[in-house]
Amino acid sequence: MAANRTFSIIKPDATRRNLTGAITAMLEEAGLRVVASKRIRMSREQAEGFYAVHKDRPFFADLVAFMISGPVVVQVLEGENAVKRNRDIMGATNPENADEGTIRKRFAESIEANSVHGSDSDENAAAEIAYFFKPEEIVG
Ligand code: RTP
Ligand code: MG
Repeated sequence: MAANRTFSIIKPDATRRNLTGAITAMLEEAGLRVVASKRIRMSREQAEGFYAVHKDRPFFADLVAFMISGPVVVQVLEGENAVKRNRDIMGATNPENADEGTIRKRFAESIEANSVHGSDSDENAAAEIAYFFKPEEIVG
């Protein structure tokens, strides 16, 4: 079960442009099911903790500031090969390199304001899901 779940964030650039539904529709059309979802304003501490793996990267401070600049929608997605399926429909981090038909190609504004986050491994998916959701908030 855990291997078939991933964690997604619809980022502030996308919620600001009212793209929550359009992005969720693309995730659903890619074969993913939203089994948990909530719109939140991340605290600085939450964002710094979430991106702790990037804390020594030059873009860390900007990234945290961006992620707390507006609401985000955190979601748990379920489906076969959920992590890869989600990464495929998201497209490359930099929208200039993203394939046609991907969320980032269609909607991302920049390498930072790139509309969505998706876990990059089953292990990270489990940790990221637990960071934002209690087990009873996830209804498969
Ligand atoms: P994500 O974690 O959000 O799904 O994206 P990703 O794996 O494609 O990218 P990652 O390397 O994990 O970077 C996390 C987020 O940091 C921002 N970023 N900014 N200014 C820059 O050079 C830069 N590089 C990355 C992006 O918002 C990226 O999604
Ligand atoms: Mg990443």
